[in-house]
Amino acid sequence: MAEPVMGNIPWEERPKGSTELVWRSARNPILTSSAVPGARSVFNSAVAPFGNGFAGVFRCDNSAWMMNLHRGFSPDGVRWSVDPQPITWICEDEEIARLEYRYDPRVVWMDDRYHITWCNGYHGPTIGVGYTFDFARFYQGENAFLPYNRNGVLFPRKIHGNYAMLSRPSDRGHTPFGDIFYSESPDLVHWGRHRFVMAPAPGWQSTKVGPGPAPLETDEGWLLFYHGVITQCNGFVYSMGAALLDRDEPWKVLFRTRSTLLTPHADYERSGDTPNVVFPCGLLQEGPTGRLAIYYGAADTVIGLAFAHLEEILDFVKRDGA
Ligand code: BMA
Repeated sequence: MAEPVMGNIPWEERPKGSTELVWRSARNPILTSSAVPGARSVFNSAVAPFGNGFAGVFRCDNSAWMMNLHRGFSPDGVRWSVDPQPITWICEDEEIARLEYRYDPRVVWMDDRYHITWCNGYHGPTIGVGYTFDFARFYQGENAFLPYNRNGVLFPRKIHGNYAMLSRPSDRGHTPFGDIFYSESPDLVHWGRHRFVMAPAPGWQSTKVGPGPAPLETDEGWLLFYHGVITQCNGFVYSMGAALLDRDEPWKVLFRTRSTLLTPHADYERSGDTPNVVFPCGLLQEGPTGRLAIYYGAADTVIGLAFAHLEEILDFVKRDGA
């Protein structure tokens, strides 16, 4: 299949008087569970250009609090219709296909298909790997790693001739630690060449960090939006920052923000099933204009959309992270 061409990126100008580098959509939250029959929450989800519009893989938790992935479509990236039925995966090995739970998907176009990674329950969380050509049939492959791991995020092209992935080794629970690592694979089955990328750092990212949407290639390196967590009296607070990774050796961090680019502030980010969470999983880029649209889960309950300019973010990452 040919690389999809994006129509109009969802976009709103920065509100007058605002100096924010990342600003929220006035239509937030753009998706709530009321739009998906049977879902009690819809959040941490990933999107991509598809056909004349957009498609996505959505995390829907149902009324039994079971976590699963659903496909969705949108003409404009803002109004979504999400399939009430979870995705059925075509998989050669029924042991791997067996559902424990699936959540926090990422989607990236590479070669001739949309690659999908997610947190996959297999005797503990690990990284599920699959693909689709058409958002009609979905294929599941081998889990990338042994448990326990979360936030597996593929790069949009091969590096050193291999598929490349960022991930965050974890534990079975609400992991109180977390560094980002880099791994390579010749075939999306066997993973190795593991390299350390980055650890927590003071302030908003002092408990753990994890990769967000697929890194964006720029002339200056890979731009990675990531989440960082601080532990407060009432629990974790999840914010978003960004890092610039070396283009050829992406485990080398050139810069990373000391400050947040997005931190829970709006009511729908501060209150919900898990208060105080912004968790980016989706990113659209309009190449010529540098416009970015970032999709993030808010308070583990709804989906928010935010906007930014690529050049401004790159400048800030270099300035703030110097
Ligand atoms: C992480 C994952 C995410 C969730 C976040 C905040 O460990 O479970 O799905 O958004 O915690 O609860």
